[in-house]
Amino acid sequence: MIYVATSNMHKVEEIKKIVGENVNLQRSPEKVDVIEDGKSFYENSVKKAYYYGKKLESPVISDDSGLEINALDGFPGVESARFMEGRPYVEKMSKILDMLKDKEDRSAQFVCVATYFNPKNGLLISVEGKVFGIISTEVRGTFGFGYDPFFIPDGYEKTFGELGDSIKKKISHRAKAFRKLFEILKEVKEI
Ligand code: ITT
Repeated sequence: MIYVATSNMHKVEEIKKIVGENVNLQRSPEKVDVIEDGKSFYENSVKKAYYYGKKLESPVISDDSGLEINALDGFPGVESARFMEGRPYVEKMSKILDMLKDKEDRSAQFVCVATYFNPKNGLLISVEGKVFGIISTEVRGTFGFGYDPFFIPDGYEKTFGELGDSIKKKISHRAKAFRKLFEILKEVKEI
């Protein structure tokens, strides 16, 4: 069994769909006070895996992720969860749409760094996944979570909020990172 070191239920659900039924994943039973003050997804992902793994004395995986908008120099990036914290995502997205209204470049990417840490043998593996796309001009769709309703992945005309789980689990930043991570875990016989 591997714990998923997160307080975000949406992540757990998505990761379970990506890796399939054969792997026993459980959401972490307790919240560990990890200060996510890293300057990169990688730093925060490693921090979460390391602290939860030490605390739970068991193998854990973590996910640090977010949206980078190129015309805004990568904002909200590692601040994706903290930006206008406590406000509904429709308000956060509407604020960002406002910031983008005079920008020609609407390109953006979702980034996910998935980390596995086993405190019993000290093994730590981090893998990054990205999905490229554009920010739509309006918020559309109700599937997914966070910024999904205004992100249109390359090759599609609909937002992740409209496309739903079956597409997202194939092409998302999280899908790319976790598929690769679990391939490596099989290769090194951790699972
Ligand atoms: P944990 O730290 O407890 O895992 P969190 O939600 O705070 O949960 P992060 O610090 O990694 O996680 O912040 C990620 C934020 O980036 C998330 O809250 C969303 O706002 C956004 N995000 C990440 N992946 C996303 C996705 O697949 N779809 C939409 N928004 C996403």
